[in-house]
Amino acid sequence: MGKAMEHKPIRKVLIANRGEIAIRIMRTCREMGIRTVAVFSEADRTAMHVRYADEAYHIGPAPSSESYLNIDKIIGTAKKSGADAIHPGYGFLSENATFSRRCREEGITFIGPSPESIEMMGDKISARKRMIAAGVPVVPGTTDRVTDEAEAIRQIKEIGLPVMIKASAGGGGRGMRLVHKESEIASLLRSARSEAKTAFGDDAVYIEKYVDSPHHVEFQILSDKHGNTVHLFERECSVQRRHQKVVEETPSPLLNPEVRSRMGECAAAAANACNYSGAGTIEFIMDDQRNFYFLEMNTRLQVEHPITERVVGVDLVKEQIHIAEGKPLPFKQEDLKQNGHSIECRIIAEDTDNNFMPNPGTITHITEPFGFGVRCDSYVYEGYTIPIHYDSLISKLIVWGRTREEAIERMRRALSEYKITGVKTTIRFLERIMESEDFRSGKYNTHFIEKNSAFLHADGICEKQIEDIAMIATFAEYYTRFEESKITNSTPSVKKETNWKRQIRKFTSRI
Ligand code: MV4
Repeated sequence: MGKAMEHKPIRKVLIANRGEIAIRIMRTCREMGIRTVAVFSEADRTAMHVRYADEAYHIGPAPSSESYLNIDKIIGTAKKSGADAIHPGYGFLSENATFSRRCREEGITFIGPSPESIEMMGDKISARKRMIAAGVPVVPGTTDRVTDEAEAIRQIKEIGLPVMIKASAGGGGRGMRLVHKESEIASLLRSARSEAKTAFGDDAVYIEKYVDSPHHVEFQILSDKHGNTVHLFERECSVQRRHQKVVEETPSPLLNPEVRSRMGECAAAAANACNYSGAGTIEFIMDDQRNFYFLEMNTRLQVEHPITERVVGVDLVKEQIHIAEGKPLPFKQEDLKQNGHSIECRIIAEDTDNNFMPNPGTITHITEPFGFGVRCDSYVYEGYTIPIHYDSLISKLIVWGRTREEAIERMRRALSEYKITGVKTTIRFLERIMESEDFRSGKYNTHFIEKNSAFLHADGICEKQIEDIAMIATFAEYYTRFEESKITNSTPSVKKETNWKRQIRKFTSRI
């Protein structure tokens, strides 16, 4: 039995993160009887994750480069607190191969994949090569880096315009160039390479055929350290803006059972091709004809993981911990089924009417939605000030329904209950998405927000306002008749007129 096969129980976990995901992870730890250690920056002294944890340690000033990204500080705190494992959450150090390696060297269990897997998938050119070898479809394009301009032109002529030039060290939309015309190739190749060099310290780029109006469909996978991999089906993530997802749902309205099972097999093959262990996500792009291509792998737990948890009925953090302990997966592929439909909305502190500018500040009032089929993964409280130093995600609202229609109606109900004052949020914008014809029909792709921008931003009248207006109209009608019935030999007095207006105001004070 090799070292990886050893069973190493986890008794205490340091969560190297903040916000809703830190609390999400701690909740599962508490259910499993595992003690939790929070770390916090200067800006997070009053943060909820600090209150929730069994113990908490200050790790540095507000900037994440000096706190949540400080590997030495976090390893040192793990040792000081006696934590035997670290969960990195998403963002920060979650896809940092150096950090995963440091944990291994220090004898701390990293709840995530090996540094080798992270490196393999972090380099998009090497990932593409592995996927081709594993029989996973990739977008037609180059298999090696492209440096020479003449070579680029020759390759692009073979692939056919339009194409995308992408940074090998990139991902998530950074360092990409769309090329429409042959005359643009030289300058776009140059600018892509110099941007990649600046952003990632690596100017390697590759070229792919451009897939027009694609869907973003990703598959959740779990791999244990005994060579078992399962997929937990897909998430449709095409409702996004500037590579930031806004709404996610599962099942995808676009898939059918045949394509779903082929994609799931490819996702599992992709994970096995890099000797993966832990929870991971295989990102595909898909055209309207349901041709799908591997794009990249995210070697971490993702923001939108709860919709998979809800429909498949698996606690992904619990499985991550069991895998890290060396336990075999407790289920086989055929044990996993999709049950009903789940949607997640990201509640973000930003001004949707002002180019989605972050809008941190103090929450003066908050009422969160509850009820059947509603989950709200949050970390804020009344009086809490959202710091300016980190991303502005307030919470994730996740609903379940037996059908997609029921899930949409439940999401509308939950959003209507959600009240936040003090900071501007995406709640109203999300309500508009739930009301839009393109979303409701399930016929949308990555251009959805752009295409429906006018509708989503229109200060449209919502149902609640219609109710109120109907009430005012009825009231006015009643009063008119009431007054008319009295106009026999006298005109209404000024006093009565004032009273009428006051009553209307009282009636309508809530809008
Ligand atoms: C593409 C593409 C079209 N063709 N690659 C954007 C994020 C990064 N993961 C890859 N991205 C894309 N790659 C080819 N060959 C279109 C996108 C893309 C996109 C992909 C998924 C979700 C949203 C997107 C929005 C714009 C562009």
